[in-house]
Amino acid sequence: MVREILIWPDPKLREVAKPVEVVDDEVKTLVRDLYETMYASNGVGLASTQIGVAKRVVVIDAAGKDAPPKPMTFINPTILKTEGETTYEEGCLSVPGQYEEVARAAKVWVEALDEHGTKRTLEAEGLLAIAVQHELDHLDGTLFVDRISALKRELIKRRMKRLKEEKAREAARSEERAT
Ligand code: QAP
Ligand code: CO
Repeated sequence: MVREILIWPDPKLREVAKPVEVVDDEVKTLVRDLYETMYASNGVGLASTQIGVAKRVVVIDAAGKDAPPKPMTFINPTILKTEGETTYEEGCLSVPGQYEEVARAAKVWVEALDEHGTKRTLEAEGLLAIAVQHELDHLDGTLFVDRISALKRELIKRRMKRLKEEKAREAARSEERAT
């Protein structure tokens, strides 16, 4: 099921997600919903926090547009080690239409459970390394806008508040039409 993605600022995006205790059917359904929601929005990654579920679950597909899909599930992920530094013009499904340069580690080693509950370690670089750091941030209530200047952040916040007002007006209008 495609779920609604929360738009920043939203207090739910600030919640620190709780570890998953067992990878049961409920978690598997959550993983499926995350993929459906991410692919429906042409995203590279999506964290549970972004659909209002405070569980440490992330999905990423950093394969290019023309490459076959490469879904990757991260349950209770931890970054074991980082190396180097890089910057990338990041976006976020919770901050639609906004992109800013963010500094991150160039390479990360991550440990996580997959959707079968199997522990895996992954060595990531390039876009995947950035996506992993961006999505893990979400699980701790941090967004890329927290890693840019306060001035840029406030500007983006104002745009997002306007976008949400516009969406609310549109929803009210379509509600009117339906009655
Ligand atoms: C995080 O971001 C990320 O503004 C995932 O209008 C960022 O999937 C991973 C998106 C940078 C790697 C590098 C954003 C879609 C998707 C938008 C996303 C938009 C439509 C963002
Ligand atoms: Co994001």
